[in-house]
Amino acid sequence: MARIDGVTVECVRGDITAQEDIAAVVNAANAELRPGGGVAGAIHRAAGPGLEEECRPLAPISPGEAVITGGHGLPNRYVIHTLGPVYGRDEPAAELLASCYRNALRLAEENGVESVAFPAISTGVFGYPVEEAAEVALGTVLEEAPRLGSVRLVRFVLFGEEDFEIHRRVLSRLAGEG
Ligand code: AR6
Repeated sequence: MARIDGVTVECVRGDITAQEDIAAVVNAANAELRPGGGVAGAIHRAAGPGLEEECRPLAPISPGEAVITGGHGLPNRYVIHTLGPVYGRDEPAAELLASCYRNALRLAEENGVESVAFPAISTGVFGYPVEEAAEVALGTVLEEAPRLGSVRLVRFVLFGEEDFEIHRRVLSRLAGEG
């Protein structure tokens, strides 16, 4: 856990669809904003068909972009959908991944959101090595933190134990250095 100018950045192990105390959860979406697998599949399953309907006119999106919808059946007010880069295909990968986090935080701010939960975007089907992705993700959030207004809590929700440990280690290294 780190605190930067009143913003808490934390890592937890868990399921992105079970973050009941969070106002906006972020979806590691596909360009078409369709259910798919991984995080997107879990989010659409938990939200119900109304989410896919709301998403349809907002698609397609490009790598690094983000859009916002309601939470539907999820315990969250909003879902922010962002498309991560496919590792080895969408370049520059680190900049596109950083844009995902920046654009998601911008939408959260525009909607007066106080708390945001991110999964490890691009590290599943899209093949981004976890430690490299964690450095970009946490580095971007720590860099943005002093500029945030409404957002007071940013939570990284990691599915696996190893991913959780990597994120925790990268966070303490980056926050310690900063
Ligand atoms: N909660 C938190 N993290 C999860 C969950 C969950 N319920 N399920 C998986 N993860 P991915 P991507 C982790 O593949 O790489 C989809 O099919 C997972 O272990 O969901 O950005 C879309 O339709 C991994 O560490 O996202 C797109 O086509 C991380 O979340 C494509 O995959 C991201 O895995 C997006 O690929």
